[in-house]
Amino acid sequence: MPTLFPQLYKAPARPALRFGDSGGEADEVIDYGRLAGAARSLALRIADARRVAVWATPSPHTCVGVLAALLAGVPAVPVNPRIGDGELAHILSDSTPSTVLAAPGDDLPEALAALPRADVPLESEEPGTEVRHPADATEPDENRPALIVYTSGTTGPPKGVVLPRRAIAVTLDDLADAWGWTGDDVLVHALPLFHVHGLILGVLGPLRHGGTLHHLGRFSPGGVAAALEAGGTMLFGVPTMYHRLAEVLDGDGAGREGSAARLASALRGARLLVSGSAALPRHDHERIEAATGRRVVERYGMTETLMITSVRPDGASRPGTVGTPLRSVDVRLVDEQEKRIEESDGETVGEIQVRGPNLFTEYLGRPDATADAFAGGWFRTGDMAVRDADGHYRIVGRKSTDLIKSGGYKIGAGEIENCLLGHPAVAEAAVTGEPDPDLGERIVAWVVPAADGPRPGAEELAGYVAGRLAPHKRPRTVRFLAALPRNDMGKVMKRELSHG
Ligand code: MLC
Ligand code: AMP
Repeated sequence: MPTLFPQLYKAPARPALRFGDSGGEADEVIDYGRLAGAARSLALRIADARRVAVWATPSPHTCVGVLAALLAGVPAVPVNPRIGDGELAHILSDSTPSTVLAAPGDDLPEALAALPRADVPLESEEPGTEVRHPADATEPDENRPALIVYTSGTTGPPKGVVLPRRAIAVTLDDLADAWGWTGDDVLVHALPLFHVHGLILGVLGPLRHGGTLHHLGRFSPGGVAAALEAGGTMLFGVPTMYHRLAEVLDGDGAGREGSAARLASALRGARLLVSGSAALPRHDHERIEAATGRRVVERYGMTETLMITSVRPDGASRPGTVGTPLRSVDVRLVDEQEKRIEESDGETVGEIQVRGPNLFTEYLGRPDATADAFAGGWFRTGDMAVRDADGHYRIVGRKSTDLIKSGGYKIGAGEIENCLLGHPAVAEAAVTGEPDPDLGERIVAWVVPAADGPRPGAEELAGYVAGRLAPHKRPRTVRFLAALPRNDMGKVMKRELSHG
């Protein structure tokens, strides 16, 4: 397979990365020459590492660190910089990185600081030498692991999804095919850099195609407007971000985030607005289209499969669908017996299963979980969908009520329940997702307080989970009960909780 980054050495003066939401000179801009030089220097230093953890702050250092690992052929494990101690301990013992990559001066939590550290440079460490494609560089085999991305499941702690180089190349090329994504595009986003959406699509995408990433540092509608005005051609976001844009577009003039008219004009100027990681509600689609005349394009994917389907920007408007399969991906719907559903009637619901070169290779160190995830070579997504007559898929739900999508993050209910049970004032806990206009789903904790001692406060429990797992896993609502509803088998009846 050809190199993962065929454009890296071609146009050294071209901007590769821009970080910041100043809309002007305060942004940090790194051209391809500087990026390649910095990444090559770091790649040489880490060449013997077995596996590296990357402290994945929203910064150019994360991009250089991950690129260096990919150039060196060393698998990289991106780590959420807001990760709590419990989750960090799990990821480190599970993935056993030999080195941590971080920006010079970044303060690391104790468990990471205990590892050998390689500071990530933003300049070549051999200044003056021209950085060219190294003649002797051998690209690692395409099936070698490139990234290990942690993702929550229905039960237990997060699993490490091992993504080979091939899957990354295939998914990015499939998206280029579907969207006409080229090196002329300037991609704007504010996504976290430790998941597939922000890191693989949002960083490696522009770098593979030779374009520019403009990362805002943090999301704000005003920052999006300024970045698009400054030349952004594409916007990536999770539905929560588009919901917040729609709220501004619906507003009546100049708020803190700038005027609705300015945002509408900036969005109109973009070539492509793409939403993914969760369903974008029809109401938000409609508000954005009404204000800007632009349709948001939805694509559907998963950490284990990378991208599966997308709406075609040049096709008919299909809000509510996630489009048709990407060119390298086989998609099927199956019934409860895992028999293929042939109907494309927009009504017969089945599970989406996926096959193709875009798939992960395994859950790290979990052969049983890996085997369970497949049905005869087809990956079971757990997403339930229907297929329309023209082949468009519409996602209608999920197989498990124990997976919650909040703000585009996947969160396992069991993980939060186990964490809450560690709190001394909690006797029993159950976690569910409830509809939320902003987050899609909101994490709700149902708690039976311990018999002795004071009832814990909702804020305290949220902080407890945020500190051990991650802030986005904290319950947004806590409801106290005398007992959890259980069936004859002793299993908590979650549907009863949500609807009771
Ligand atoms: C609040 N905070 C706390 C806290 N309470 N921190 C610690 N303890 C507590 N008790 C802080 C947070 O740290 C943060 O600080 C602020 O409050 C708000 O945090 P949040 O809840 O995370 O922010 P929110 O506004 O809800 O974020 C919305 C969002 C975010 C959209 C920006 O959810 C987001 O970035 N989502 C993207 C998820 C994503 O990329 N998913 C892709 C997965 S890949 P501060 O400093 O910020 O104020 C995938 C595959 C595919 O799904 O198909 O793409
Ligand atoms: P993750 O495991 O975090 O990668 O999340 C993958 C899940 O996100 C999928 O299984 C879907 O449930 C959901 N998802 C991603 N994109 C979309 C979309 N466009 N519409 C609906 N759900 C989506």
